[in-house]
Amino acid sequence: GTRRCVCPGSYDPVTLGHADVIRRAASLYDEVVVAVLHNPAKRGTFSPQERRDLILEGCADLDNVRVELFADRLLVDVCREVDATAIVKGLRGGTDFAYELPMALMNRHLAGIETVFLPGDPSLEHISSSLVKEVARYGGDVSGLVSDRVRDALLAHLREQ
Ligand code: COD
Repeated sequence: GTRRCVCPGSYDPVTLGHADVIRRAASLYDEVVVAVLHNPAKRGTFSPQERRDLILEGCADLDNVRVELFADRLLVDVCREVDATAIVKGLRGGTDFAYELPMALMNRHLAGIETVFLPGDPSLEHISSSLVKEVARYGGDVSGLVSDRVRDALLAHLREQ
């Protein structure tokens, strides 16, 4: 059968760190579903549709990747719905691991689904959506952290405020 994984996240907005994990997941699985989910701990900047469009633009060359939006849903229910055999996540060192481990164990408890962790590329380890937004907000250069398209979207967003 088709081996399908889910790459979940807030993707607010997608960074080059996310894109690297999605790309590597696409080389390991037949199909990747990038699931844009709501993280209750975070206030959103971009709309779900904007997040999806920016992810799609970054992986337009990958024909086994699709992006789907899910609101107010458990990740395990998303996995059941798309018939995924694994959750794939990137790890940026010890802090990410401490945050991700309980979620991985909870998702296994709830649905028996395994989480596969890919070590983050060391050259992209400092990149997070929240830091990128902070750098952009105070006028810093976010080239090399996000795609040109995401950088432009961030600047447009800041001008609107
Ligand atoms: N290098 C490597 N990996 C990276 C990098 C980088 N530079 N940047 C981000 N990543 C990885 C993160 O480690 C994460 O695994 C993934 O990319 C997504 O990151 P974010 O920040 O966009 O997403 P989060 O952490 O806000 O996503 C949290 C979820 C939305 C997945 C979580 O809240 C969730 O599952 N929500 C659904 C409700 C649910 O099921 N709750 C119970 C969970 S047990």
